Amino acid sequence: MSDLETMSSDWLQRIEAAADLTSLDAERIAALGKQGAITGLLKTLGGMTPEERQATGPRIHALRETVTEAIAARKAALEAAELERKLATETLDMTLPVLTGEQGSVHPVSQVMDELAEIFADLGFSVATGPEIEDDWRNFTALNIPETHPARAMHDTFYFDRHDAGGNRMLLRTHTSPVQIRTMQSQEPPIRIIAPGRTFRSDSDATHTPMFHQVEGLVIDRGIHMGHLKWTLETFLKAFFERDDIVLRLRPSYFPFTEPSAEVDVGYSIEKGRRVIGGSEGWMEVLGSGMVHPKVIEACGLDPSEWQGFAFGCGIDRLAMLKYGMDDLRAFFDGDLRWLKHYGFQSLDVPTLSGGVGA
Ligand code: 2NL
Repeated sequence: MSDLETMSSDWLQRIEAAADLTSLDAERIAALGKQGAITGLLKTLGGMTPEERQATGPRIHALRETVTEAIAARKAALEAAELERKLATETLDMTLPVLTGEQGSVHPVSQVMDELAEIFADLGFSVATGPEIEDDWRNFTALNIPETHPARAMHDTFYFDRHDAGGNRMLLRTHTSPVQIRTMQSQEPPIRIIAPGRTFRSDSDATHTPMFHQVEGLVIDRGIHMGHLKWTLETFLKAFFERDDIVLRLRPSYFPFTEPSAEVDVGYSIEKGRRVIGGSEGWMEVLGSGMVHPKVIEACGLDPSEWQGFAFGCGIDRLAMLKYGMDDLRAFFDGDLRWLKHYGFQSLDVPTLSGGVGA
């Protein structure tokens, strides 16, 4: 046997003897690596005469080929054996109970927001949103609440030190009205929107949280009057509380941004010792509303002799409490999963209005 043949059978033996992938790789490096034996042989070709190279070259290349193939074959065999071993020894215990983390659910405020969007969509309203950090012009001035007006103090506003480019003071919006102001500034009437969202006032007790949720509605068109306002609110409340015996009472009131203004009470009755909406055993105030003040329409760049409208506003948290019988407002923001489990909704629950508002 020539030297090269001896070398070949030596390497094939060593490769076959490699017991695992690590020792196989060590053999590969010893044979074919930068400093490897076969690599060394290939280097000697450079120092040979053309005749020697012609005679030996093909045999050294064939040796390298044989060894490379043997390593690949051994590698495949070792990997297959490893897989067999794993399949034979590893098991998956399907009887173990699934480890679940705490599971959340849809918050009643989100649920009510979805219901509102659904009900008002049926009446041709779209949902408008805007920033929670506003300027005092959109939050107050455009709404006919001048600098000295007590309503500014009434709102217990959270102010920032910053002013915007126009010199207006920045604040956390105290209502979602600035969203409606933005809509009137940027869209041509007719406008039919609701603006649900977070609002902020520096107020905290059993019935007030510094952050709360409000929905406001706005209609701007030609020839709009209180009749449209009353019908819309009645239709909305019937759909929301899912009762036909909803009775409204409009009481004259005052808001700087509406004229005339009306507080809207809804009749309730006592069922199993609890107050429920519907009937007229007593009255509960649920909404504020009115005809948009001409000065507000004008501030937004519209001509009040052409365009009129109505607007309303109410607390979403309060709507949720009334509909789902929850009694402490603060629990809404505690993040207590036990409370959410009791009052929350599954993510596949959908707003109740599959049949439309019946208008
Ligand atoms: C309440 C009363 C109200 C409005 C909100 C409004 C918005 C624009 C123009 C005119 Cl842009 N009005 N919103 C009107 C009447 C009442 O809310 O008690 N909210 C909790």
